Amino acid sequence: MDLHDTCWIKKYKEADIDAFYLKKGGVIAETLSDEVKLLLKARPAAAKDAKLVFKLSATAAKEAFTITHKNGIIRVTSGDEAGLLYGFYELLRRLHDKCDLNTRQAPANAIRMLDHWDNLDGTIERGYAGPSIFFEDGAFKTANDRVYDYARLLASVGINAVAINNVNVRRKEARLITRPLLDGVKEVAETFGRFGIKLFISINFASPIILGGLTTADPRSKAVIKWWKDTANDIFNEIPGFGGFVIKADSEGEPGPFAYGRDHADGANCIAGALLPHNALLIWRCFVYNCNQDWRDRKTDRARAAYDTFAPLDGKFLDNVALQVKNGPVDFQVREPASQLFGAIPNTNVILEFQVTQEYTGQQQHICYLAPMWKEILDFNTYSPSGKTKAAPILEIIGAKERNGVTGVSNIGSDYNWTGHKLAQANLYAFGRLCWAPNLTSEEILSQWIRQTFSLDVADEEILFNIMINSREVYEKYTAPLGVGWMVKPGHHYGPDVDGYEYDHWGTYHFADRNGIGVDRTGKTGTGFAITYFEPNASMYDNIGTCPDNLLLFFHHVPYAHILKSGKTVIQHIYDTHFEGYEDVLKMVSEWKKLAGKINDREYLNVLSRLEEQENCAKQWRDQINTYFYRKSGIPDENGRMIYP
Ligand code: GCV
Repeated sequence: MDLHDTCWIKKYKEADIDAFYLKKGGVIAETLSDEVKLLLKARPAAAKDAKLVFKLSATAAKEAFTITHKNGIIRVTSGDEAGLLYGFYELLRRLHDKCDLNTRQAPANAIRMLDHWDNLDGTIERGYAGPSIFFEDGAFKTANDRVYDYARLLASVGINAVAINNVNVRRKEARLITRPLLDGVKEVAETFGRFGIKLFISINFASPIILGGLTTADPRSKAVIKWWKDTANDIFNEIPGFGGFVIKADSEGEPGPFAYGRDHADGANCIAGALLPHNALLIWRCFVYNCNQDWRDRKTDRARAAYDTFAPLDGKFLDNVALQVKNGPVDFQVREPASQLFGAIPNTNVILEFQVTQEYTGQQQHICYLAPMWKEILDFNTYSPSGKTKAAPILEIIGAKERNGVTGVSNIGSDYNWTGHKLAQANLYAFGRLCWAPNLTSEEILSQWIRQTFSLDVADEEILFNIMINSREVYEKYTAPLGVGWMVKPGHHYGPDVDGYEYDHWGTYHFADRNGIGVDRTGKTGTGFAITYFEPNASMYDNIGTCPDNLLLFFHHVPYAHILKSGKTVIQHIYDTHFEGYEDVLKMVSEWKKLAGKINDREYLNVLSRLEEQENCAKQWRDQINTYFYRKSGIPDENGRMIYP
């Protein structure tokens, strides 16, 4: 099967792409391929006989492109081949959408990346779409067309960097930066390189010990500094276009500079120094917190941790270090405020990290279109005083520098349709589109994806659109309420378990008792997290009267009878949203059934079977949450619906 038949580039056939990608020279394709001609036939007569010309221009910017359509010639111009490739896909989108072809575009973000949490044995941490496309049984897969197909898929939405292995780097994976595994890295890097994508490897901070036989990984040790330099030189001799490293240090058991009494700037600069002569990047994750917290301790706050560790280090990192910051201060929950680190490290490169894989959002069993959530983060105004204007939205902060950008934890695996749940493809597509153009709306992106992926009539497209567009809100309704997060089964994180993490050491608590629920993160009585934001955000979150309802329990501990801005009490809101959320899922199922016979059976049944699971799971969530809070509070549902006692 052609894997492209399973996704949004199915309508663009091999010939178009292979005919031109990365061929040098001015005019890359003089004549139209059959596929493009076919697409053009759907257009008004004027475009029918157009010639297609791809042109590199020394004066044009790299990665940016211009498409002009004049006197029967469609001309795509860019400063480099990657830009031509992006222009080509944009042209196909426009032809397909039958809209004006003339456009001039440049990516909003310099780094547009995907991270894989793939292990050498082929498993994927938080992967929900089959085994790794890169690895199996401790080695790189051989005769592997999937990587080529994936590279093309990513190029079609403008991704230009990929890290292929898990940030939790075990001893075996640590060896990826040395031979013989480096040969496999080289091969994958070459395949990605043909599509303008740089390859990154996640490394282990203790590599000088694990691989180099040294007795220390102290970043100030001369031997350690030399080891990293020699290792980097070896890699770049082999793979000149290598992108660099990603590292998770001092986080969830991974080694890091704290063991040597050093800070994270020391740690990062030691390794980045080795990459600097090669103009390569060190991506240093900020997901650093105490994962051995005592649940009795109500002052330590995981939400503060990244900020407390990294804000004081602003400006102390080498130029080729980028700090990678998760979108929220805790961990990819369905509702969190934006991380307060954005805007707080203006003198440091920063990469925003989203989770495309649905660890906490239904694990590709539930429909959860994530673009609306990502848009909220991108549009969040940090009010950072370092911004050029009073408005300092995250999208401007990350778009401002050459070594800034966005990354996402990938949601793909070896499943025939890439993402396990067919509709989860929309998240990968949306992620790429938002990295390129964060001003696109969630609605525009979803419509594009639907049109490109399925062949439905307008009424059926609308059915699918309506199923998906509010699916994140639906998921939020039947899971943990009002921003408090978690309440998932520990370990795998699927399905409800209200107290699953309540007495654990991960720093993720809801503090529900018979009177109320929520985490007091205020300045006066709580952990002080709220006031680590810039004003006016700090006061807005700190003040119970102005804190948005949907984040109330993230910032405040309130009685169940507390009245929300909506006019409802917290307890009634919990009951209402959980009943509604489940009803919404039932509606999704009945709407999807209307598409029977309109979508091929395999795809139709793929989604239907998952919807059945979503329905069961949403019911569990509804009943467990409602019963839990009814038992705690003793307050009945105003509407007398069934809550199990
Ligand atoms: C790769 C969460 C996930 C972990 C993940 C970690 C991280 O805690 O549950 O699987 O580790 O985030 O982002 O490093």
